[in-house]
Amino acid sequence: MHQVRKLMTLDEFTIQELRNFPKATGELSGLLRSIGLACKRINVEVNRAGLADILGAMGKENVQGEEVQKLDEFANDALIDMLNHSIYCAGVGSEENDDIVVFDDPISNNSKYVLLMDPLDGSGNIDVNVSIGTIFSIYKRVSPLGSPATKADFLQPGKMIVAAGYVIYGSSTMMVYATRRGVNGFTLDPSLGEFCLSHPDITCPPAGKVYSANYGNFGQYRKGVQDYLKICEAKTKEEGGPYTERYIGSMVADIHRNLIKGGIFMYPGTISRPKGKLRLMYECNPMAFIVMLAGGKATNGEVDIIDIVPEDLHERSPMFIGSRDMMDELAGCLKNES
Ligand code: P6P
Repeated sequence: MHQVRKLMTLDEFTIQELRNFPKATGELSGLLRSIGLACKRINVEVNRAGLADILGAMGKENVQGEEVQKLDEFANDALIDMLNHSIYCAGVGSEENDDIVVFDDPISNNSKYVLLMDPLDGSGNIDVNVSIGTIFSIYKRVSPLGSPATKADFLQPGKMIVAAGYVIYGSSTMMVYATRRGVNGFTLDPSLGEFCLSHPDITCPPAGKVYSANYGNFGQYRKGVQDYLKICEAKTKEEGGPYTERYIGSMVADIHRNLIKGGIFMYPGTISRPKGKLRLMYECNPMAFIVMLAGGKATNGEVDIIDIVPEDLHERSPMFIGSRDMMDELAGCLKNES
């Protein structure tokens, strides 16, 4: 008898988690369901971006005279609209918005979570069909329930994250979601229109063979980074599974590959950009939370990313993230740089 493998949907997974964790109120699960629905809507638009290009250059009017919204603006609006109408989120901090978006209504003001997000990271790659991603992290509010969310709710170090995840819009669309109970991957089944558990209990291999960096900036990297990259380069010549350099230019795609197969990704500071390019709150913290819970490491070259106390919503940070043993070797180079 042909057994149809019953895949657990994201909703079924969150309900199972609720059953296993009776004290849970279901708010976090509800928030995740809202995020998942918004990302399914984003997925539809990302997958038809080329058509939109045919119909009209992104961000301008199409042949029907309709305004074609830039995809990162669409993604931002889709997520904010969904969260504003959920009953689980008091407000959002987005890479696309200068300031926090507070959902100042009685129900939202009583929600205990706020969300930080990069609605569509790597959106510059859309025009050439390279994988891109939505990144989010969820924090418990520090301001009193019943009142509107405040900036302090959002300016918390990454170690205060309750849950974080990303959706990668690639050869398939997949959500990776992490809580302190583990990291799990859900692949979107287009025939069902549901994210289904495809990668339970993801762990980051302690070592890998892939290193990711933008070599165009090599001359601007600190000496310890250059020394480590030279070690990686030497290992590309080793017998028995040499290292290889891979850099997609879309952080979610690079880090996702390394999370699954092992590897290290870095966006170091440079002479022209000492803090690097990546945003601490929207990109570095959520990815660090996920990779660390999977057994990897993530630092700014000196301290764990999630220990950095943020001063500004949009501050940037150098980021080194990936397999434990590779991160330790890098740390040795940084410590001994003269
Ligand atoms: P560069 C995309 O714009 C992004 O923010 C990350 O997703 C990616 O890793 C990085 O920038 C690439 O930046 O300077 O190497 O092109």
